[in-house]
Amino acid sequence: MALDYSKIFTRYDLKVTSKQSETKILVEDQDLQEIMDIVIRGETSSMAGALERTLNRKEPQEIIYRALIPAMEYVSRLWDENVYYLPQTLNASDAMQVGIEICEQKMGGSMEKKGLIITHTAEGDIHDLGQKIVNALLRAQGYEVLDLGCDVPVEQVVDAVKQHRPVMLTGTAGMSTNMEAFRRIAEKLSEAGLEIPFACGGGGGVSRTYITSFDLGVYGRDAAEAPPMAGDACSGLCWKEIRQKYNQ
Ligand code: B12
Repeated sequence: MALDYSKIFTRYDLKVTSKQSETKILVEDQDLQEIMDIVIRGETSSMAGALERTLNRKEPQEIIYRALIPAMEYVSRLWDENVYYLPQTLNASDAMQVGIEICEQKMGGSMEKKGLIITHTAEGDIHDLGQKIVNALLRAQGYEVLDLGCDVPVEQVVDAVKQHRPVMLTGTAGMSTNMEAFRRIAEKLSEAGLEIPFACGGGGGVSRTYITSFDLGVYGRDAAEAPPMAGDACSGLCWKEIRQKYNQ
């Protein structure tokens, strides 16, 4: 007799009940709603199939902006309301991560590389979904991206900039306690005479006021700002001019 392993291996403590993840209708579009539900319920294994169907009808950017990001905003609300705890939130972010990767592959990117951008998530911080979206959008616009990953020590970021000389550096942080790493990186880069724009964004306490309180810092509210900022850096605008343009 064939055993049904799916029931044996189900972690019922982590399983999101339909009541917990009741999303009502968040968007009218059924395809996008399906992707949102997959993120909200953390059903990572269903993501590839659902996206395969949806990517025949929709652009990857639309899926990121109208399904993946709003779904994570909804998860954030469930977290804030103590409906979701770490396991459910982690499952949701895993599902979103798979979604971003598939959309990124679909977006491709032009053959001609426009310039090198180094991206990272702050020392001590593993909230890297924003960084992954930044990577995907930059690559789709033809920028070469060196992804240093998450929880990257300050010294490692500075060394990477010294070694690879990118046109721009980006930083993402989810926790206010970690964003101080951005200031330390900026100070070390200035000391070394590497005055490149350092575009920083994220949740928690990462704010325009904080990021523009130190030299090189340019605040990014939305990942979609990363490609035009990179474009300006490639055109020769310095960090002060880029800050003035985006952080007025
Ligand atoms: C998902 C999540 C997690 C996941 C992270 C998974 C992952 N791979 O990222 C998991 C479950 C692992 C997690 C763990 C923890 N988390 Co958490 N988490 C969240 C949650 C619910 C959503 C964050 C998220 O991914 N948002 C979606 C992404 C897309 O948004 P984003 O990163 O901000 O990026 C957007 C913009 O900021 C911008 N952007 C970002 N970077 C850049 C860069 C550039 C250049 C530009 C232009 C734009 C840009 O573009 C993006 C949109 O387009 C938030 C709640 C919230 N309200 O934010 C808490 C939250 C961030 N977590 C929090 C905490 C406290 C923790 C834990 C300490 C919990 C614990 N007790 O263990 C751990 C810490 C782990 C660590 N050391 O980092 C707190 C932080 C509080 C604070 N103010 O410091 C929050 C705010 C929840 C809360 N209200 O308490 N978490």
